[in-house]
Amino acid sequence: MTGPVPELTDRATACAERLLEADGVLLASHIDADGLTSAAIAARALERAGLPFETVFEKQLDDAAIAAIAATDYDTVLFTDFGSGQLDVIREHEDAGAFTPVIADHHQPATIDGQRSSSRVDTEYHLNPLLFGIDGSSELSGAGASYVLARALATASDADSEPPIATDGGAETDAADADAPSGTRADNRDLAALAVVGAVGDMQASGGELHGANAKIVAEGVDAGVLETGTDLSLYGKQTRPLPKLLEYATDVHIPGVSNDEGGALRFLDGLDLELKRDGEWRRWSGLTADEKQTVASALVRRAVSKGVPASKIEQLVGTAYVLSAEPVGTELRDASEFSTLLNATARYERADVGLAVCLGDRDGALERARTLLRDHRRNLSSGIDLVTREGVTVEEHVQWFHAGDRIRETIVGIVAGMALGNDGISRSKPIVAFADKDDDEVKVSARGTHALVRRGLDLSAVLGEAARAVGGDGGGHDVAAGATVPAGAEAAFVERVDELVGEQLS
Ligand SMILES: [Mn+2]
Repeated sequence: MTGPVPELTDRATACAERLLEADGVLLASHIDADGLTSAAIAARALERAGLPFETVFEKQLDDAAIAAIAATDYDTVLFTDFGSGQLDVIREHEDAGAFTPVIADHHQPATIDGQRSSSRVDTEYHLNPLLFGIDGSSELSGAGASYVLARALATASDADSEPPIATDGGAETDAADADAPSGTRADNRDLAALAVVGAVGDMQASGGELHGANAKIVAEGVDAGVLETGTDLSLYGKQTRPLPKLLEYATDVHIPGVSNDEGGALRFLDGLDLELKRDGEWRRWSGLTADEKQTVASALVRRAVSKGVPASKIEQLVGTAYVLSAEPVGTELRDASEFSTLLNATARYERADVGLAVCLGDRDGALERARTLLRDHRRNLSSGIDLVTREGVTVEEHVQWFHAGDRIRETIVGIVAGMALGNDGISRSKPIVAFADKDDDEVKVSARGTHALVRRGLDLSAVLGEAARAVGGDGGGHDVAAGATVPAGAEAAFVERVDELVGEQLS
């Protein structure tokens, strides 16, 4: 039988069969929205396959983290949303007999001497779209790779086991799992919703929708009844934000007199023939009728046109919404983008346990804790952006930068930098590089560019990797957003190298 992504079926099956041979599995996953959904998908699949497992999370799978994993009693380790980039180190432990790795990842695999051009290290149970000609940055996320594995695991464990014998007329059910739509639980297709949250969280919905292998997973989710898709306003917060805030905070497409303009957003809504409040509360987009949505969307487009917003930007106001059908209307869990934001908030404050619990269906304690983390996170972001805008950036020939010291947490300094781009005195024509203290010896670096700069040749992943290694650190990431860690005191030399490399790319 073929899985959701046919190119990956054989490898996914081999990985699944290897997992089924294990007495127990250590599941190790990355801490971010994609990593948390990866872990939740894998956890559900292992549980349903009857495999005992334990879960650990790492922000970075460095040598020490891998050594700690090797030191456990587990002979089988499932890495999700990381592992490929650390294959050189993982292989050493595998060769030493510490454990057999099974990897479901979408990041660039490690190479023998750290150079991209040289030959790859590999291992037998390595499921990564990049090995099969599928783009790991836009077509399949870590959660997507985990989903492909989960589907294979269902098939393999089915083939493996005798059909359950119903002793008194009823099939056996798993109480912990009773909320999964029946019929889709057996083949793990209900987990497609989490895979979509992971892909959206990894910014793979470029151009407003998911494509490639991701689109195949979406189709399975729709089929399984856990997902709905539709064309909708592509603003963030359709489920939970009061209407005026939805419009005010939507700044991806800047609409003069509405975006970033509290009074303007209110006046805009007042000018429409619309019931704005119900029972004294602002209504939300998710509660509007189709006609009411049309009224607001058309007025928004008319406003954008009249203010001279380019057509290519106006198109971005509309995109594909991914709705998790089983979640209540008006909660962040119903919208893939809001769900992933909630998960990222738990991850940034090192509460992977909370994020995982939410993914696994904990709707009481964990959901409330996640919401509190998100509220605090938003407060931290806005004070960070205020700080950068107030103090300004240092402008070099090709990049601009600031050093937050310990005044912005290193886990959010990259988002702050990205959000500050375009503010007063912070031009969108140059990438921004942000420093924040990690500890006494190390400084975290985050860099953000724009898609326009990427189209001109910018690749911040390559820049940060090379510049960091030149000063005794390391880094990587994506073309439009990347990170690095450098020794404290090396910032000036690092910025100089970054400036040169960006200059070369954009020339
Ligand atoms: Mn990922």
